[in-house]
Formats: sequence, C-alpha cells, structure tokens
Amino acid sequence: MTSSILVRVLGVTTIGFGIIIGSSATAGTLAQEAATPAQTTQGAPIEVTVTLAAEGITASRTALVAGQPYRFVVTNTDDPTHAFFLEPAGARHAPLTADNTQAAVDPIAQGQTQRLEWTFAEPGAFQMADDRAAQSQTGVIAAFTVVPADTPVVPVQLSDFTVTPGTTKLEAGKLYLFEVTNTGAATHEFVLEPASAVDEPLAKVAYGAKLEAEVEDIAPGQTADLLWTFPTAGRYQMACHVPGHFEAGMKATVTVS
Ligand SMILES: [Cu+2]
Repeated sequence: MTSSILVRVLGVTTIGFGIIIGSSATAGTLAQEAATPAQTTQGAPIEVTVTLAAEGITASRTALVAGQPYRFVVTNTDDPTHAFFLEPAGARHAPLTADNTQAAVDPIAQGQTQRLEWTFAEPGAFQMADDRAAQSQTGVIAAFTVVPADTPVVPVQLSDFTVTPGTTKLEAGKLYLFEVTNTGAATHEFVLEPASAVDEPLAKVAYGAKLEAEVEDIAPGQTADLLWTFPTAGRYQMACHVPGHFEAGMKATVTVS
C-alpha cells in the first residue's frame, strides 16, 4: 500500500518541476495492489498547478478528493492582474468559505505566483475562477469535480511504452478515480475500452453530452484524472492510442466483476 501512495505523491510533485520518475522503480509491486481508498493519503497537501492566461484558466487536475488537503499554485501569465478563487460550479464570484477563511488569493500581477491551501469538506461540482468570471457571460473558469473521501483511487503509470495499473481487478457500478501519471519521455494518452478493441473508448451520456473514457495529451511528468464507472462486468483494457504506441505494447487488461 505504501508504494502506491508513494507513486501518487511523486506523480503530483513532479508537476511544474519537469522531473521524470524512473518508470521501473515501483511498477512491479503496483500491479499486485488493490485500489487505494483516497483518504489514506491525507496529510501532505497535493499540489495543483494553475495558470491564469489570456486564453483562460488551465489546471493540472480535474478531479480532487474531499478531505484531502490541496495546494493550488497559481501563476498569472496574463497582462492584467487577476484575483483567483474556488467556488461552486456556475457561481459568479462566490468563493468558498471555511472557518471565516475564503478560498481566494490576493490579486496576482503578471508573472507572479500565489499559493492557496484548501481542503474540500464536501464532494460536488466546483470551478477555479478569476475576476473575469464575474465580468463576462460565459466566464473564465476551469471546472473540476470533488469526489467523496472514500472514492477508490487507481494509480496508473504510463511509460515508453507500457501501461501499469495499480490494480487489475475492479468492480462494476463503482466510481473510480484513475490518476494517470506519465513517467515516460513521450506524450501519451489514456483510454478505457473493451478488451481487444482498438481505440473504441467507453462512452456515456451525461447532461445530454457524450463523454468518452479518454484523456489525451498527457505530457511527461504530468498526472491526469479520469472519473469512471464501469456499468457492466467484463474484460477491459487501458491503452494509449498515440500512433504506434498501442502496437509497441501500451495496453493492460483489467477485469471488472
Ligand atoms: Cu503512448
């Protein structure tokens, strides 16, 4: 169990530093382990890298876990100064509060970085926003989901050119948070699909939109999130379908019972 926590923490810590973890160190033990309930990692804050750019807000993570402390490291690359805050999805400048503290930082000038530590008490739909969200119709936000503290986390390592899941046995009907870390030198993607399919991501319809079980363009050193529930038991695979990678061996079979 300690090794999957180690991988999780390392994977997140590398964001922004450009360090590439050796891919072989813990891969062997990882495969033996079951999905780790998220609350076991409670303690040290997990870093979330955020950029406020002229084109909008980008964040390194899209799924966070209730009860887990996070440190948002927010850099403004836009010309105007921007305030940054965390708020419920769809809000217009309504920062979360806890113990008389607001989930907000002082306005950040161009080229400057501010840090915000926050622990989400409850799961739900949230957004990272800056002052532009309050000014425009569509807003400038980065949406994210906070899942319940007992959500099982499945760490997955992508390297050049293997896929190593933290567990290969999953359950149908259960929400999983796949934390996918690219420890390779190439950019990879993460696809959940039926076993022996080739680039046919599982899909679901949510809020009238088709969502695919896929995360594209995971850069070296980056960790990406995918929340997914397998509706039915069966054999599935985790794969990368960047041209040539699947053929080079980037797939791992998982059994859903
Ligand atoms: Cu790949």
